[in-house]
Amino acid sequence: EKVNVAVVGATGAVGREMVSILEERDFPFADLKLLATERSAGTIMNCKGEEYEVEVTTPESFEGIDIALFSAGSTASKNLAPEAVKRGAVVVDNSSAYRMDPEVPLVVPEVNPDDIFKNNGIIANPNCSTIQMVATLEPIYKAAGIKRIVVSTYQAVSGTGKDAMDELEEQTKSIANEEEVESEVYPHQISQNVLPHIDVFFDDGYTKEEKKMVNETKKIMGDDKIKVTATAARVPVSIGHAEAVNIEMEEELTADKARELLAQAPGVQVVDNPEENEYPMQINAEKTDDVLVGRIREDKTVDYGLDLWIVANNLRKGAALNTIQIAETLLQKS
Ligand code: A2P
Ligand code: 11C
Repeated sequence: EKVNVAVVGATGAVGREMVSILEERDFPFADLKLLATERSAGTIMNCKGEEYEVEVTTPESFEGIDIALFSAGSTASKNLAPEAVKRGAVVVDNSSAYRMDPEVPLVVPEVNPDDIFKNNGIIANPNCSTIQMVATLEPIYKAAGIKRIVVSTYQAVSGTGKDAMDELEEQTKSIANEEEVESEVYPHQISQNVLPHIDVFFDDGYTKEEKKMVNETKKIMGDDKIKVTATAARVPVSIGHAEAVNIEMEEELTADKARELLAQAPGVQVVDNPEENEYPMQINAEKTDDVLVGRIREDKTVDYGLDLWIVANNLRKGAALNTIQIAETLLQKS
């Protein structure tokens, strides 16, 4: 059975990936509506051999829509997702607007697919840095339990959006040409630099991005007791987030056993051959939908510890792909 699909934020960094993935996965839509603001209304985009004209998003845009994929920021989701639900659509929302709402499931299909069906019209897609971490840790959690996670991230500028991707490129050109560097998206130059700062700071010194990793991990894994602490940094990379993850487990799990479990985990690919200089890198993650994991080793400073290096394409598994996998799961059971 075919459904009518809307993509809100279709012209953005994530929205464009959504449109490509709908085509690549031959998503069974009858009608497709590409929505954004007046800034890009009239833009022509292609999907499955057809041309679509981008329209301004209004509440009426959702008449007749069955599934609305949102990636236009929190404000747009807060204002427009209820309008879509009111008109009978199920919303899969990639913003942070509803993630921690107890009425809204927060889903990574490899971890908690059943939560999809507990929705009241809105299903939230987690933050990119959370998705790749929990997709990888789930098989380890099932096998040995996890007490504590310490994560440091190295996140691409595309997490901020297309303006930040342009800024990195412009700054890199300016530096090469020995011209003045201009920063508008970030408070400091990002080319040739690393910013230990993603999203806003709270009074306790953590950033919102770091808190998302803490709170979303507990909700998706369904375990409030897991302790999580995070440091999130922005690196001058266009696409792909990397994470150094240290975990303390309830029981022993050797690095070899972890590699074996992860090799069988859906959506995860082990790239762990240091002798051949093989480990996950952003330049490889950009081209795959899998989450890449490597540098798996035992941390002997605690009873049962592991260190891992996890990399994924933040626009695909971290955003557009996970959103569409949620929509596909919805369709399979309805
Ligand atoms: P537009 O192209 O018209 O500005 P990014 O995250 O890469 O910056 O992209 C944001 C996406 O969300 C763009 O497609 C942008 O459209 C869209 N967008 C921003 N605000 C709204 C809104 N209020 N309603 C619908 N789409 C929006
Ligand atoms: C970043 N993680 O890399 C952010 C982007 O909550 O959906 C995604 C923000 C969000 O900047």
